[in-house]
This record gives sequence, C-alpha cells and structure tokens, in this order.
Amino acid sequence: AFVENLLKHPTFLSNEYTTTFIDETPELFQFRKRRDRGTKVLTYIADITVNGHPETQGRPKPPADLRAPKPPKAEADPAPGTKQLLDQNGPQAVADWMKAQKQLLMTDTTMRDGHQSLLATRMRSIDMIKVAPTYAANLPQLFSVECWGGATFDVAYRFLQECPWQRLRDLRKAMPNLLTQMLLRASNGVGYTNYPDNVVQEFVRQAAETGIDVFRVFDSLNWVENMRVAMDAVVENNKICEAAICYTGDILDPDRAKYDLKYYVNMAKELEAAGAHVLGLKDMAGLLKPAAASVLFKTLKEEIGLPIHFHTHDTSGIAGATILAAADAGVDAVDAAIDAFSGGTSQACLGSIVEALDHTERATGLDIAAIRDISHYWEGVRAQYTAFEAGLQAPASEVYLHEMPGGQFTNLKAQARSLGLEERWPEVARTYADVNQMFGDIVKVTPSSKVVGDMALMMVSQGLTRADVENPGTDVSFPDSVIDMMRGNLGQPPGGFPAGIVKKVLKDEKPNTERPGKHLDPVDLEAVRAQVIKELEGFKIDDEDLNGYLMYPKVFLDYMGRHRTYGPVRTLPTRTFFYGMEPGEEISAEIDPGKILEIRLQAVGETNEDGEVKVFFELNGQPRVIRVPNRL
Ligand code: BTN
Ligand code: 3PY
Ligand code: ZN
Repeated sequence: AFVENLLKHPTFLSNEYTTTFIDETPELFQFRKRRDRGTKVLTYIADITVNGHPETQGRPKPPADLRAPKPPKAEADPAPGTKQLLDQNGPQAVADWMKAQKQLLMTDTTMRDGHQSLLATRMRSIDMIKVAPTYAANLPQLFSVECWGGATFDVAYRFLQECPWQRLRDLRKAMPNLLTQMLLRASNGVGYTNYPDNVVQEFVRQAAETGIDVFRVFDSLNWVENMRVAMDAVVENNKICEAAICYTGDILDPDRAKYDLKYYVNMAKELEAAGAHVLGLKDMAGLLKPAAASVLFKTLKEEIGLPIHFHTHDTSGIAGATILAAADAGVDAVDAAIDAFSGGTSQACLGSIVEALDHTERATGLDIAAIRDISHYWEGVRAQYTAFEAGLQAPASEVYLHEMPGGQFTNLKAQARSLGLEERWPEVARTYADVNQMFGDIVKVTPSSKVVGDMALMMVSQGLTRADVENPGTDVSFPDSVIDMMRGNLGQPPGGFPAGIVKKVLKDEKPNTERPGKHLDPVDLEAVRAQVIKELEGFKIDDEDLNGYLMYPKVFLDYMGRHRTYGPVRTLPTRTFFYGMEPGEEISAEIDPGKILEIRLQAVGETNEDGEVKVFFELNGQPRVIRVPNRL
C-alpha cells in the first residue's frame, strides 16, 4: 500500500521527485528513494542478463574468471601539487612555474585520449574514480591528468548511460592536488559542429566550475580566429588556457611547404598574442618525427615566451623517440599514457619515458614504482573492455601516408568493415590522402577528420577517384559533412578551400568565409531550459544538464529517458554493466556515498507466453523479482 500511495502521489507522477519533493515528503521518500532506485538498477541488470548489451554482442568477451582489479593503495595524504599553485597564484603563475622547471613535466592521458584511442572511448567513470586517489597520493608530481573532453562527453551520455559532469565532479574531488585537463574543440565545443558563441562561453564556464583546470583548445582547421571565443572564456574563468596548434605534414619535407616551420612559428605567435598561457603542440596523428621535433621545439622556444606542452600518438611506433628529441630541444611538458594504455594509436608509454629520462637533467621526478602499480591496475581494467579493442596489432608507418588522427583510425576501419570495404583498407587509406589534397591539404582532426573520412569512404564505395570527383562533367553527390564544411561552417583553413572543389560541391551557392559564430544568434539559455523541462515532463534540469543538452540535444534527452528507467547504473561494476550477472553471483553498487546496494542474482526464469522473463534477485537480503521482456 505504501508503494501504491507513492506511485499515485501527484508529484511523483509528474516526475518531479527531485530535492523539493524529498524535502516536502520525507516519509515517502525514505522508503521510496531506496526502493525505487534499487528497482531501476535491478531492471537494468535483469535486462542485460536476459538480452545482453547491444554494444558487446558478437564481440570478444573477457574471461569468465576475470576479477575487477583493485587500485593500489594511496600511500599518503596527497602532497600539494600543481592544483594548489593554480588556485593560490593563478594561471600565469603556473605558466611561469612550468618554464622555470628543469624536469620534463608529464601529463597522464589514460582517462581521456588513452582509452579514446584504444577502446573507442568506452571507459566508464567507476574505473577511473577508483584509482584517482592513488594518482593524487602516489603521483603528486604529475603536471596534469587529462580526463575529460574530446569524445568522452558524447560517449558518456550516448553509450555509457552516465552523466559526464558527474564524472568530472567525482574525479575533481578525488584528485585535489592535481590539475585536471580537458580537450576542447574551440567553437565546436565537445561536438562536431560550430556552436553559437554564448553556448561555447557557457560550456567553458560550467566546465571550469565543475572542475577543469587546464583547457587544451584547438581548432580543426588551425584557424586562430575561430579559437578566440573559447580561449577568452577560459582566461575569463581564471583557468589555464593551453592553446594548441594541430601539427600536420612534415616541416622537413620540402614537398609539404604549406605546413613549414614558419607556418608553425607564425601560428604560435598568433596564439601567444591571443592570450594563451601555454602553447600546445597537438600532434593528433603522430606525424612529428624525431628530427623534425628537434628543429620545431628549439625554434619555438626561441621565438615565443610561452611554456610548450607536446601531445603525440604512437601509431607509427616512434613517439618515444620524438618525445626524447622534444625533451632535448627544451619542451616543457609532454603527454603520455600509462604503460597498459600506451602504444599504437594511443600515447607513448609513461613509464618508459620516466625511465629513459632518469639520471638526466630532465628526469621527471615521478615514482616509477607507483607508475608500475597503477599500470597493473589499468591492465586489469583494460581486460574488461576486450569487446572494444579494435586496434593496431603492430606499428603502422602507413600513418605518414593517410595522416589519420589516433582516435579516428580504428573508427574508420570499423566503418569500412561495416561497408564491406575491409579488404580494401589500403585503398581507403590512399583515398583519405587524396581527399586531403583535393580539399587543399588541411588539418585533419575532429571534426575536419570526419569530413575527410566520410568523403574517402564514399569515394571508395562508389569507385570514384579524385579526378572523377574534380571533373566538372561528372555529377557527384557529396556527403552532408562535406557540403557543410565547404559552406564554411567549420571555418577556414590556411589559404581557404580550393575554389574548384568549393564550386563543385556548392554549385552556385556562395560559401561563408567569415567566422561561423559571427552568423549564429545567441541561444536564449533560459528559454531552452524551460523547453527541456517541458520535454522531460517537468523533470528539473540544472546548469550541467542544460550544457549537455546544448551540445547534444537528442543524445541528452535519450540519456535522460533511459536514466528514468534504469537509474544510477554508472555505479555498477563494469562487467555487470556490459554482461549482466550469473546466477549465484553477488555484487555491490554504491549509489550514494555510503549507500550500498548488495545485489545477488538468484535465478533467471523461463520466458512466459507474454515473452517476459522473471529474474530473481536478493537486494540487501530481501527477495525481489523483476520482469523483463525477452527481446532475443
Ligand atoms: C544517482 O547516482 O543517484 C543518479 C545520478 C544522477 C544523474 C542525474 S540524472 C538528472 C541529472 N542529469 C544528469 O545528467 N545528471 C543528473
Ligand atoms: C578529439 O577531438 O576528440 C581528439 O582527440 C582530437 O585529437
Ligand atoms: Zn590525441
């Protein structure tokens, strides 16, 4: 009867069971809250147990006896780190401090680019949050932990049924001495399209408030003009503005003169003048070769006053050498992934760089034993995600041909496979390179890399060559993303797009060559909030939610819909989340601090004539039966 009362409670029916409801009806809530979220989570487990998780079906499965890894012990209270410097003295003080250091400063990318590049971005928050206190305690000398932004925002909502803001809040809290770092696609936010200026500004404000300290800002065509709104917002929020140059081509190759040394020095100077605290050199495909790194970083150190932070990928297998050359040339900070999440399309190996620099003047000061222990934990985490392994079996010098970013490589390969083009991969790679030249030799990084990839797949699947596409006599139906880019909606590459291809794509339509944001009206944030609340039938959304909606309206609404059915599934162990439970298995899930659901799966019943399956659980010692449809 009690539950029935609750279900009929008008506020509950309108889905407004938020804090107000709790405050006004404590007697209902105490019982209901627990029971309700428990039921939701059991419903999720029952569903996955019966029907499987769509994302892991047909994929390799982790061994049955694989246990969830335990994080290494945090050895002490976290020593003060770079975060204290920022909070006490501000971003310029951090930049000055960076330049004054002898040791090579290190960023650990495992929680963002590492899994983005190796596991299709599928790492769940719980696996990060468990080890975050160990980072704080045992690796307090890290410059920063890259743990947010890029593709992780979208994937959290869309595939992991998690709130990305909650992840950030939890990580921020667990690493109080370390700078948290994110990747921000400038006016493209953490999306694939250019947002109105006030949406970008609001997103930066919220990210800063929820917990980001270092914003690595880049533009997918290296257009400084299109980076200013995001950069200014970071500076305004008193956080570290790391403005990044995307590296492409080869400064030592006279045939790639468009992206020569002078090009990079000029862009660095523009970014310095635009107010960056730190210069990022973002080598998203891992194209910078060791000899070129020596020249590039030596020159940049001479020509500009900012500390320099280098990011690269190990696709070709040579990133370690490039990093050592960069260190020799005086680079201030570099990115690496923890050993178990390094190599291939990910970053170079953190532990190996630490070892390589030991007993030199650039020794990092990081504790190699702590790195080994943490890597051991990550190895156990990675084993749980075997369904998402899609990577390179070996280094690939082919990357110098196609120049695909680390994050795109495996993705495009999977797309090619789904189009039946897997056998023809070398052709896809060559066509990707041809498309790049046809578009005028552009920077390829999200979202411009997706445009080049879309075009290349279209050409290979339709048997079109570059000459066919460029021939004014042939009719080509271009992918939407290509039309959008030629319209100027991602901004302008250096020198603009070649007139011939623009004409071919747009016919008589005139492209916009001004900054896209200049032509987008500001969004009325409160009007949008009201509209979202209406769509969610009264569920109140906060500023973080609003920012999620602004980036990805449909993805966010779908997430919220599932959240109302399944509750806080982010707290489930990863194995349970992707595979459900086995009869006799017991797990626990901490749905609030100190509030733990002890869940035991007793048995799974037969499918009845309505196509439903009864799943028998014990929840905190009490028997519970959940019915779910058998959808197989
Ligand atoms: C829980 O752990 O108890 C629930 C997680 C809360 C996530 C909520 S869902 C509504 C709001 N929007 C988000 O994106 N996060 C919070
Ligand atoms: C992203 O934008 O997600 C990237 O990782 C680009 O390198
Ligand atoms: Zn990267």
